[in-house]
Amino acid sequence: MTPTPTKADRFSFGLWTIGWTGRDPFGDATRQPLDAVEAVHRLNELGAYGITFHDNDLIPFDATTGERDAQIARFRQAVDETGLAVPMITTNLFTHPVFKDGGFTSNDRSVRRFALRKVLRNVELAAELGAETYVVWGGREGSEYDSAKDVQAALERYREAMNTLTEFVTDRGYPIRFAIEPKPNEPRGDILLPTLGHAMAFITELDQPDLVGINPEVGHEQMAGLNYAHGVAQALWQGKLFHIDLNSQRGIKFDQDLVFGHGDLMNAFSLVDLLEFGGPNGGPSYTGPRHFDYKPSRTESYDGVWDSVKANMSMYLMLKERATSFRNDPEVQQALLDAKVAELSEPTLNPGEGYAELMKDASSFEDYDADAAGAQGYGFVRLNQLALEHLLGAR
Ligand code: GLO
Ligand code: NI
Ligand code: NI
Ligand code: NI
Repeated sequence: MTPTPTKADRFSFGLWTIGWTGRDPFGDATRQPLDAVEAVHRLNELGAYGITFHDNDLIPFDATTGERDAQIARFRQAVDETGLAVPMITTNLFTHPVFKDGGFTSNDRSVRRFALRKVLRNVELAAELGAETYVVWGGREGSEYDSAKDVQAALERYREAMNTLTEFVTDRGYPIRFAIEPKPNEPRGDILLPTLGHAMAFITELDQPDLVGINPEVGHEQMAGLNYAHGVAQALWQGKLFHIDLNSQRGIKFDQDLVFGHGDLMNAFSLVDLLEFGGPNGGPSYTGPRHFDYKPSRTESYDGVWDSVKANMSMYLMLKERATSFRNDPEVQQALLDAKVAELSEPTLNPGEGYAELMKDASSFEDYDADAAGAQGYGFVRLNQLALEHLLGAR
């Protein structure tokens, strides 16, 4: 029996995920387009709580104002009928040829002005629909050729754009925060702000850094060979985990966007354990939407698409159940003690102690038996084996 999702689980899906028709660089679409209203109803029936979208997932790039309004009205009616939330909205600054050298950081200034206007218009829509997060994925912000892009100037323009956006929401009084989504490459050879670490460093240079966080995606960090759960932990520690893109990836290759847990399952387990039990007093560390940004494989018909929607939510809930069983096992609790995992939360210095007192403490250095400390075993392998036994259902 797999667990049944409810709205309390806060699962959300991008309209572009289930709506992906399977077109890739080598092949045509394998599925017919999906209507946004049907997407809303299906997600609701399957137990999701929210839907997210890029402007052009819903509204064609060249729609007239009348067509735009009509499409928004249809969508609004569907979300009102179902009670589905729209927690996040984003902008497509990558499909149209005008963005082939980027949006906020195109070498062509007129393209940059157009990109900014496109985002401002869509932030107004986000406010109307009650979205609290606005994701900024700069997939075309980058280059293939080092000589063709002045990276310092590009970062300056990126900053100018982000500062303009935060000024806009502040002036309008919109309760919206921005989340930058890092990715190392694809579609550009190299994308600016390639990892969550680069993005968080960039945010410290902005006018209103409190209004900007990150939306890290599992596969994107793994495409850079990084440990996603570690990266998310740092984002949490810095108060920057504003949103999350869940999916899967198998190694350093093209962006696979597999169902959550279908790639690196152990890292997915660690992530769910972190999100659900890595917060204060062993509670959740993140309470925002559990957002899936994946692609139903192009081998699938629409039956397979709906199966993959269920699979994402089910993977998350099964991993949550496995992490609960791991945390509650007395043997695991003993192994965690033996491994001194909680000891890392104790400050290294005594209360009121500074470097001067530390330098006078002979037990910490002159009399310290480094060889004995060096000879101890931490028991990390046993702890990891216990985690795997829970993950595999052997415990
Ligand atoms: C592509 C990204 C993309 C973003 C989306 C949200 O690899 O994951 O799907 O998540 O544009 O802004
Ligand atoms: Ni992605
Ligand atoms: Ni991806
Ligand atoms: Ni994404």
